[in-house]
Amino acid sequence: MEEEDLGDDFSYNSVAIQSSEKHERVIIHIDIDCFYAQVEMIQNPSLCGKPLGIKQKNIVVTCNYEARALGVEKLMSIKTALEKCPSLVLANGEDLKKYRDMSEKIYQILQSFSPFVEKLGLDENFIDISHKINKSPEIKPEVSGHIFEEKNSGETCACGCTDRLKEGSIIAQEMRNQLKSELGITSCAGIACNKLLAKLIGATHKPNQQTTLFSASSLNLMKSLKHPRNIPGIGSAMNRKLEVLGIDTIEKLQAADLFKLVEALGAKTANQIQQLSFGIDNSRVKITDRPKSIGAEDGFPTIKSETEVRKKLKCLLDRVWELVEKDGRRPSQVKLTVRKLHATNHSVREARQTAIDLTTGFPSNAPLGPLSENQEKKVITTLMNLFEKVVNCDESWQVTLLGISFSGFPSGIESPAKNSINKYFTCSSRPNETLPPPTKRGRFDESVLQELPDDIRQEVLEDMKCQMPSSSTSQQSADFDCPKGVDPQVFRELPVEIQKELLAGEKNKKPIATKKPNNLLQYFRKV
Ligand code: TTP
Ligand code: MG
Repeated sequence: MEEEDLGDDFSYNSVAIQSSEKHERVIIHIDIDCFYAQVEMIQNPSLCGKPLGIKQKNIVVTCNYEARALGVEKLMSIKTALEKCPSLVLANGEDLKKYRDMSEKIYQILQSFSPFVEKLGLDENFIDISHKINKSPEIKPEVSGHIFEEKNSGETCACGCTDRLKEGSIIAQEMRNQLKSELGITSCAGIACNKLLAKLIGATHKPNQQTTLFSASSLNLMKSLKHPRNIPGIGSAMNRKLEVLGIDTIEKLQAADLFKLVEALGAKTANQIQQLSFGIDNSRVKITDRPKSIGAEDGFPTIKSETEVRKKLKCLLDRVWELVEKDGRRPSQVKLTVRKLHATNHSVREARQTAIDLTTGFPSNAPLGPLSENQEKKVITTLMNLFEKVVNCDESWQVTLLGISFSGFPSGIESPAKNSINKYFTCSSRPNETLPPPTKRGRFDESVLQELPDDIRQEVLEDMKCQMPSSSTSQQSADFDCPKGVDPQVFRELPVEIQKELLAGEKNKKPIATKKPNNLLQYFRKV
């Protein structure tokens, strides 16, 4: 196809958009190599060195790099994979528990480097380390790992981001070394000034490598993607809309008339995707919060009796409760999901939810433990009652899936968000207990808030306000004005300006539900 003349619009858009770009941040994106396959190899070292595929149903969801070298690809059918590589060893990857556990351990390690960690799926994380960068290092840092377009890397940006990114690459290397030494897992990292670029650049050298993108090369990286579809966040629906507008290259998206884009996609999306096409992404690393529900489902050929249902639910409950226990929050709701098989052979899923009181037997300050026999009976009886609401047991019936999920977790002090910045500010519910002792890698330094760029700090504070618990059992000193749920001792140490903002936030506290989701960039916020 003949190249279209991009004309004057291109330079207009390009200059207008690029001039709005800031390189203040240092963002690392970490993606674990062949994640499920590595977890299997760590648990069973005899698999190391052999081509290994992880199967779910009849698909190889991932495979190790030995298998990739022999032609096996992610999401290949087992049949094709075995044709390509008859020596392929297959491991069943349908039970996600071990992958979730590893994912949590990875998250914990990354969080020890910075509180600003955002999980994207099970094996990817964004980490904002801007506050850790030494602003006036005595010795100029050297890059660790690859540099995108190394030949042009002598070009330094006037804002000083080149040195910041170099230092970021050293921290990324430390993170990856720690993941390897503590968990035995290898990963790839991308280091850039925003999330989009960090994710894209990290994928340029795989496996077990890292790449830094200096800001001067960001347009070239974007152009190298060629098709808008290769921009994370542009899915097939958006791609179709762009194609209708005749936009099938990144350059055409950059040059597109913004008014036409707005007409077709709405102002917000149009602006966002055009900015993304220039490698501009101002979305921040959003600290991953804890899940609103915890559950699991099990599918099977068919079950036709209540005794079998009860047995299945008991097994499922054991598994789910283990996750709830690990999470530590006490649920107040339980939901049962059932897939019924109708005579016509089509199946329908239905779910019912009810309140459940699991306070008896768990002293309120004690960590959540295993369910007692009585509690287990209570949950199973509740679930069986729900089952009878979904299935008419007087007639013949068949079910092919059962699921249990707990929700209705308390917010606030009783269960400080384990993975949130709030944990550094909330008090313990136990009287006389102070903040947890410093971790192996030292405690969170509250001054990081001050170090953040103004707009990001504002957003983090907004988040903290939204997550503030609404009631407190803590004792607060009478002569000291401190937001509810915040440890006065910690509060006192905060810069006055931040104290004021927290106090103001208390007064204007808005419920979380009023926050509007950002659809396009939701991709970067997936947990
Ligand atoms: P990926 O990061 O896409 O793949 P990967 O980690 O296996 O390999 P790579 O070295 O290229 O990063 O996905 C992470 C895990 O998610 C993967 O190990 C298996 C699982 N997965 C699915 O369950 N379904 C899918 O469609 C894909 C792509 C992955
Ligand atoms: Mg991966």
